[in-house]
Amino acid sequence: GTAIKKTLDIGSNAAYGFWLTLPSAAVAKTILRSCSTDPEAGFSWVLIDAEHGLISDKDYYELTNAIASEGASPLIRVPWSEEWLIKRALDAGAHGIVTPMCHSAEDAARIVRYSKYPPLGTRGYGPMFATHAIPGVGTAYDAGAATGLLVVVQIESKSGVENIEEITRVEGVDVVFIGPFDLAKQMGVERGGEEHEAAIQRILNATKSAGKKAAIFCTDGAQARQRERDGFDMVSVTTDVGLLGDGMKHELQAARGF
Ligand code: 3PY
Repeated sequence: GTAIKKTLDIGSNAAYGFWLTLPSAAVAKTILRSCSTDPEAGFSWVLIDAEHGLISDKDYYELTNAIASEGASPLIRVPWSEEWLIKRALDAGAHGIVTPMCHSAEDAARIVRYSKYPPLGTRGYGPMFATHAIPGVGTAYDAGAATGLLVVVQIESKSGVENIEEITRVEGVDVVFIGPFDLAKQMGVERGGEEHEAAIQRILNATKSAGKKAAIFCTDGAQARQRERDGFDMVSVTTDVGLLGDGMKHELQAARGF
């Protein structure tokens, strides 16, 4: 179980990950192998996006296993913080779940409950396939699942920011993950503007004060590097789909001599 959380404890560096929006184990493995399978140098986690991407729960098992086989931790962002959605993601071998739009401490406590077996929570029992994507965990899954699976709540709304101090104090919440795009839209402020950045800093500070891990979504490596300097523990560098488009555009422009 603790092996799962270790992916976030890699010395003084942030744990870097990326966003997978395509339902393709081949894409995930290609990216992980092209970088490095050493978590100190490569990616230590991959976010499987079932909220906005093209991924559905039919894809989970193959994706979690492919990602885990390359030494990275598969995290699934569920479409919404519903008990049955969280259960299916964990049962498919996710090393943790990420839930969109956590607005309050009540939301956070509910998400923790859905993610844990009794007596800590209400998660139904059926981990027949969950262990396949967790190398070496074997029958220790039940015990490890209580503490080893990451519970990641996304803060990306005005109320989420207003309630951040209480949210970070909820026991069982491991990581507070900022969604900068939704945060700007939900607050009705400009992304990258002063109010947006102030909200990000407030979330970061509250999270660190509570002794929890802080995470954020970025769109490129330079931004990710800056967020690591800001003190984020877990940083998403970019997305599969963003990378494909940008990479092709860059090469086509080079070919055309632009
Ligand atoms: C956001 O920025 O809103 C996210 O959730 C990451 O895509």
